[in-house]
Amino acid sequence: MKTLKSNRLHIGIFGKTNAGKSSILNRITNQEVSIVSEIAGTTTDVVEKSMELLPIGPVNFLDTAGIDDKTDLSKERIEKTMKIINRCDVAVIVTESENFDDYEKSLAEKFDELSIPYLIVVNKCDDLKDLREDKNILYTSALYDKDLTFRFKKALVKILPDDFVNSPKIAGDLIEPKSTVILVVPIDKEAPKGRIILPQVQTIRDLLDSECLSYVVKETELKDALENLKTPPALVITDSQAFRQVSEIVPENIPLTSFSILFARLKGDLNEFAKGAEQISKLKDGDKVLILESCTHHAIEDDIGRVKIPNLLRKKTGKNLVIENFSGHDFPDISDYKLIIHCGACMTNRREVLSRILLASKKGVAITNYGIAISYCLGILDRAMKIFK
Ligand SMILES: Nc1nc2c(ncn2[C@@H]2O[C@H](COP(=O)(O)OP(=O)(O)OP(=O)(O)O)[C@@H](O)[C@H]2O)c(=O)[nH]1
Ligand code: SF4
Ligand SMILES: [Mg+2]
Repeated sequence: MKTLKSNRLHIGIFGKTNAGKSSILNRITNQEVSIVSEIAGTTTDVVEKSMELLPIGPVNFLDTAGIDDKTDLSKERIEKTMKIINRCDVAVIVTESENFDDYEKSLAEKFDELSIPYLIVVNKCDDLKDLREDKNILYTSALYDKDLTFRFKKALVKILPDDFVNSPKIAGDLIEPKSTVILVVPIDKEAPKGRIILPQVQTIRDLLDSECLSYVVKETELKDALENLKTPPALVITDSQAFRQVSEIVPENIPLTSFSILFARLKGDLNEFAKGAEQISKLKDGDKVLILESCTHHAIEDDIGRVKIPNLLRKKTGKNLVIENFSGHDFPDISDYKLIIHCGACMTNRREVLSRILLASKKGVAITNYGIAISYCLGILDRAMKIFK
């Protein structure tokens, strides 16, 4: 699915002329997006760049024209830059010194006033001594800091607005309001007595908020449900366990996905997790797999990380794998692992999962999550992902 520009996270880059705004942008995008030169005032108009910034998702960078306190820059130029502030979800102030003067101070005040989170990038720390991150301040050198992109993303994840990180939509943004959605909820011996599990309840609530028409059935009534509808549903959502059976009943032209895939998107980065799952087929004898759980609380899903997923992995790969478990908020040393499988993160926030995805990608270790790994092992991932493309 193509992301509309308005749905992208807009990141404005501000600061004085020559601070290195365009140089920072070019490093992060790994492209010559903006012209860089020693002449103050090189960027004269806003330069926009849309991209996928892993693991944050689709973003739109806005590189602004620098403001100079020494020369008399045209009023029009200042106005243009200031107007960009209103389009930002997040701002970056690039400066050559941590001691702000009036211009940077006025920017920071403006961001505070508008509740725009901001990151201060102290650039040109060329001696690379003490390249630290201090709350929302990142010390770097656009010319010499080899780790700049990773460090920038890590600092950015920390300040992202909560409503962006914890996107409130589960399925409602995938379909038009007033659409019909069929939810398939198997009531087998694993289903709790007298109630429906939380992710299913949350999905129903999300669809109600999105003005959709939800039709909740067991897999045994699915065929009748489809026949009863005057127009085909816009989406069918099923429990992963019933996916095979459901996919045989639901015609190919009707989008079909699973609750766990919707929650993988809500609690992580779906594309990265799908990419990570492909690593399962590449695993060899003796490879180490880390099952990473965010908490030590297992009341709901007893054995999923210790029995169910290890069994599925061994069955799918036929390999002799070394599968280890780690629980908690810390991040263990991951260098030896070929794959990380993260839990559903129901007790933690997406920000923590995004930071872990970022760390895994820096170390070159594939990462996926429970729902996606299970879907992959069951051979249902491709069809279940179509709705997101
Ligand atoms: N030594 C050093 N020079 C840098 C660094 N980052 C950028 N520069 C240089 O600083 C100059 C200005 O960089 P730009 O990226 O064009 O700065 P800008 O903030 O976009 O400037 P305007 O577009 O004029 O507002 C260029 O000569 C860059 O090569 C750095 O980390 N260290
Ligand atoms: S899925 Fe939820 S309960 Fe299970 S380990 Fe992760 S955060 Fe804890
Ligand atoms: Mg510039």
